[in-house]
Amino acid sequence: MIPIVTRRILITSALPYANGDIHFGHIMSTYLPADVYSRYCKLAGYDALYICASDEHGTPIELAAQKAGKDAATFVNEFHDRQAADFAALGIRFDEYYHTNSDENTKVAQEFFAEHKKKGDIYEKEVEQTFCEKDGRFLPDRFLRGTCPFCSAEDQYGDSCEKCGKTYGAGELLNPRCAVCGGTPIRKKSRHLFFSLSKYSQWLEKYQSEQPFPREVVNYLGKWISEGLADWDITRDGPYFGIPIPGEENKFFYVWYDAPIGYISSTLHYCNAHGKNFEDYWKGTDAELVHFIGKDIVYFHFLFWPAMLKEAGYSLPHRIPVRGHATIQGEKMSKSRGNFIGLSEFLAKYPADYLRFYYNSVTPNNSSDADFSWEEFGAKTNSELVGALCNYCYRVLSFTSSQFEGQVPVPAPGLLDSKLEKEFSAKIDAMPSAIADQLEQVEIKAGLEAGMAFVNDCNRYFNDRAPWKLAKERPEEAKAVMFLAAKAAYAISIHFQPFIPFYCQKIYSQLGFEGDVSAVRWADLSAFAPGRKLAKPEIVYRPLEKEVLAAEAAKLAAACKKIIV
Ligand code: B3M
Ligand code: ZN
Repeated sequence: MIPIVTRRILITSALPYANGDIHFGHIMSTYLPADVYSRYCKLAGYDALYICASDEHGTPIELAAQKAGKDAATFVNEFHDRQAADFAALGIRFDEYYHTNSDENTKVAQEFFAEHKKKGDIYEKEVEQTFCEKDGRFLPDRFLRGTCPFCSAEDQYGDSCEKCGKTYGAGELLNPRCAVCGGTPIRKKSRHLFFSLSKYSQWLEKYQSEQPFPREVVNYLGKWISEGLADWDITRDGPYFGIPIPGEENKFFYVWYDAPIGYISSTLHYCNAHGKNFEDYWKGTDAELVHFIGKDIVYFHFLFWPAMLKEAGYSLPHRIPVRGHATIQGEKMSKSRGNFIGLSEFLAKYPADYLRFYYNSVTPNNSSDADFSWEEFGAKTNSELVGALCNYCYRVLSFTSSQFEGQVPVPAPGLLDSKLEKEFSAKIDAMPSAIADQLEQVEIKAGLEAGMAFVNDCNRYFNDRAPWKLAKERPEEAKAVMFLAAKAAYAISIHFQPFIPFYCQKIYSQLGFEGDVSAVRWADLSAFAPGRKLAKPEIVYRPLEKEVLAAEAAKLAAACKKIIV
């Protein structure tokens, strides 16, 4: 017997910092595409895990906790729980949403370090940094304010000027001030540990050229590599909310050293709880590692991380899908601009599937930005999701209910053999692979487009065959048509799950099935037999009203104006 080889796929999303709530930028760039891909992989029967965690270490988090009057561990746990609730509300179905501030992460990070040290990847160097004597801490660039040495703009960060765009070293900043206490910092030396990234330039170039990585990103990083990569300072002096470096006093790993290791330690946590072997996912030769990230963090994921993994004896990333920023009404989204839409606030008013449908249909499979506008959101929801898809299913269900007492008709022999029925039947059979061909390549927008092309076929067939007329004139034909039409609705309930899971579950139940639709395997339509009894049809989603959309757009515009003025 030939053994059935199951693909093993480990899917991750960038870990959100545990000092803020989840917003559109997060979901569009990483959680939503990863969730679609993960749901698809599971429906396809692959051994797929979707792993994430909150990113809980580092100075910004520590200081935010201080400001909130909480100890850092309590502070991050609170945000972790809020984030987990937001993800669940949007239908982001992680197998594990864990913590980087965990025993597992400490253990794996320290093991990585030991391995890196053994391989000769770590060396020491003395660095001079800005230090606030009053706060007793070194100040990272974001915690230093001063005058730009190039254009004299005031109140700039320690590493770059927002006015003239130039970058500089913290020592060059004029009139430096501590952003915490406002005092004047001094320069102070400290011994730091570096990861020798520079020696991996050639190896990285070769590895990247062999992977199905986005070319635009590889070309961009190629420039960095050819200019020579700098070694990486992985040390932070205490006080620091992070993982202690073994053998060092009062030194911790820089948050970006332990954050990606969070992908591994969270898998470890999951596997321990579920009797699985985490090495199957991280060290097995057949496991595919897929990291979904936003374009701001390509440097870490395409350069540092593969080098870290390789030297520690782990598998390397197979794919790294990269998305751009979320813009709102064409503008970069930010709190200071006033055009910020929080996820929980949005989901309190609108169904999660509306937003999922929207972003899945407008986000390109590259690092260009994706825009949210109320107008476009209204148009997509009303004409495509509700108008074409939901309306089709509702018409089929309610017609079956009123004409056939809620029972899927049994087509008479030979009646499925006519030209139109054969054509439509073939479309139903071809639809699963039309979507799957795209999702296999992580082409989510194209996958949804393939699905919507099928929905249009369904509407066309239903309108052309007009079963309400046939029922009067040729009732046997009407039965055959309604059998196929209902089978198409069943196919929709299974194969649209990656995009709009809540809706699919409801339609699956209205079609008279019990249990979780995600247990059905991709392309398996065999459970749909003529004669099955449907549940009561109900309208699941309604169009958004014009006035509501206009009011939202006006509210957003007013909020922006208020802040700009
Ligand atoms: N916590 C979030 C960001 O920079 C950062 C990602 C970590 S992924 C290992 O967008
Ligand atoms: Zn200070």
